[in-house]
Amino acid sequence: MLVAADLGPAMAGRLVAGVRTRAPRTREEAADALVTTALALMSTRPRELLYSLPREGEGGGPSLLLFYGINGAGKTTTIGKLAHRLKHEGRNPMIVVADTFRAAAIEQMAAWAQLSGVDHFDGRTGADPASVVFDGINAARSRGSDVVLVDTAGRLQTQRNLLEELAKVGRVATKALDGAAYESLLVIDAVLGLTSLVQAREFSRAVPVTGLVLAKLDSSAKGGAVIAIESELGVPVKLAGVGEGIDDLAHFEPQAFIRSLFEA
Ligand SMILES: Nc1nc2c(ncn2[C@@H]2O[C@H](COP(=O)(O)OP(=O)(O)OP(=O)(O)O)[C@@H](O)[C@H]2O)c(=O)[nH]1
Ligand SMILES: [Mg+2]
Repeated sequence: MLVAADLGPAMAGRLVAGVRTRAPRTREEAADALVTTALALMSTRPRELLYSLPREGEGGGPSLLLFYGINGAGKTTTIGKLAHRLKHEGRNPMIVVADTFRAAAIEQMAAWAQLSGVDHFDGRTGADPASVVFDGINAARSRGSDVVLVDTAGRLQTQRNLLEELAKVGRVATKALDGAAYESLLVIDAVLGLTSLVQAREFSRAVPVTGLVLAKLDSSAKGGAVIAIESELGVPVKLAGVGEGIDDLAHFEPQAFIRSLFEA
């Protein structure tokens, strides 16, 4: 069941070995042992997004969340949902559309922004995404936005030049934020199974990943690969996508998630 839930044979083997050492006598005890074993391998870092923590230092410019991942993973949809949630929480979010590559990307993100009445800053198609992010952060400052969500173009983990482009976006963001820390979020498509472990590995070589978004958890895929990813990268899943609608964004609950892996 663990292999079928996309944990991969290596991680499944480690978990089963962990359960055995706890010598459970009933199915319930085995389930508890599995949760304990898996939790011990997952990230111990906070699962809250950084914007909810107080900003250090003076000036207190906007918090930034940068989203990236492979094509179609669910970046734009996640940003649309999160912007809506932030607005609901009384924040003043702004979306920066740094996907200057795909046709209609700006329109797609703008449609989400309009749905929840959130401000957006768009790059021109073909513009350098890093300069769009720089200008976008400055626009957020002058408009008094407190959280900036950056949408980037989808890219494969094998596209070296596009990974370098992403690294540049990160460097420019650091500069525009006067060195303040920001969230660098890799969006993972649960449907893709264990291949996302390879993606996560390659993306993390190019940019410092601070968190994961697990999209499409409402599909039949269980998303178990994130256990291997958390274990290897040490970064936590901070958000889960559970549908295509504006409210379909959930907090990631590791215990419930682990139990769902061995539910039929
Ligand atoms: N069922 C389900 N579908 C989702 C979820 N998140 C995104 N999708 C769908 O996945 C598809 C791709 O989503 P996008 O948000 O456009 O993905 P993207 O990563 O921005 O794609 P590119 O910009 O083309 O790289 C869309 O049809 C979304 O509706 C989710 O949590 N559940
Ligand atoms: Mg997109």
